[in-house]
Amino acid sequence: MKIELVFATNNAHKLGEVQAMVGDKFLLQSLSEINCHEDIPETGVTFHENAKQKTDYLVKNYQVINCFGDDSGLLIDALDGEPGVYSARYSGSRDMAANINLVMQRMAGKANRSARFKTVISLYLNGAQYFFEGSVEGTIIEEQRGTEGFGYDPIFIPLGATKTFAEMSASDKNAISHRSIAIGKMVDFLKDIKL
Ligand code: ITT
Repeated sequence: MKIELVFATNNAHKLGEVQAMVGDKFLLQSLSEINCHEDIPETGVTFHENAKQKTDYLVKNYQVINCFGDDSGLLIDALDGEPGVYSARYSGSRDMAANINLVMQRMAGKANRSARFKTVISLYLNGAQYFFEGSVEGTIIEEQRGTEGFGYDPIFIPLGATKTFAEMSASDKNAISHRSIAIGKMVDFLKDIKL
């Protein structure tokens, strides 16, 4: 039997990535499938708080029992961890071209280009809450490369690679990404759970 979980995301790219990662043992329900069409508030100052907020919202307002949500972002050392939890709206809006431009502007002339993507997942299962984390180290480049993926993928080269995430196929990104590490931990945990 498939494990049914609501995935608390409005990001269609993320949903596609995660469905590919969890495989066909899981049936992921999107927010629109449970008739949730609003923007779930993300007002925390940590990834944990925001991931928790997304799932708490569904449990409280939609009586969902089994669900998960992730909060992710890019942390750049030379920018003291920015954009961090503000990754989705770094420039003040969700416009990714503007967000990337702001990062590139603030990174101009910086010698230290090291950064990481981080994901924190909050999972609710029959009333109990669990967290899973994943991160991937890498470098911010000076130009944008590639058209795959989403978000800051065109300016991030993971450690040991020569391509940006946006130049990789979905399966190559998914093999090493922050989100796939965190999702892998959750899938491993769910392996032995009877729902
Ligand atoms: P939901 O909250 O609805 O899931 P979101 O796009 O707001 O979707 P997050 O809050 O988790 O997602 O992530 C914040 C931003 O971080 C996201 O909009 C991207 O710009 C960036 N980001 C997250 N994961 C990424 C990835 O795998 N590749 C590139 N950028 C990513």
